[in-house]
Amino acid sequence: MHILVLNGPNLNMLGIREPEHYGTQTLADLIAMIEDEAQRLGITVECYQSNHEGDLVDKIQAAYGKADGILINPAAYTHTSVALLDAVKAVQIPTVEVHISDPDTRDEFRKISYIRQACIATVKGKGFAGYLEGLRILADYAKK
Ligand code: CA2
Repeated sequence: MHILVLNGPNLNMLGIREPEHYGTQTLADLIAMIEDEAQRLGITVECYQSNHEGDLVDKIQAAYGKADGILINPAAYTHTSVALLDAVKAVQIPTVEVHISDPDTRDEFRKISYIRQACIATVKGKGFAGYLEGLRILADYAKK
């Protein structure tokens, strides 16, 4: 089983600023945690971060026929991107939306998630542990 893990804009800045929302650990720390959990679950992962919407769309399209699941933190594109929603709908790969913070308890504009309607689950407000929960959700879903 193979999972594509996508991180959107500014998540390469993790650990550098805004620790009150995103903690003090870095993207490299997050990827190491995901890879450890993947090994424990006996699955493979590819982790990819981009600040560019089209790159993320390309990555989702390239997963067609290759990945069994997508775990995505679209970051700010959560609240703006019909393109990411359409890409997930197009490839029909089971997808879990993950957020480090809980966007529903923050600014009004963060309460909208376009991608959510194409996702099998959303995990939010659990810090980096939310990514590990998302991986487990996808692994269990693929077994059914
Ligand atoms: O809580 C999340 O995971 C978010 O997806 C993070 C996005 C935000 O736009 C969403 O509403 C919720 C922002 C990611 C920016 O990450 C930074 C990390 C360190 C310093 C500055 C920004």
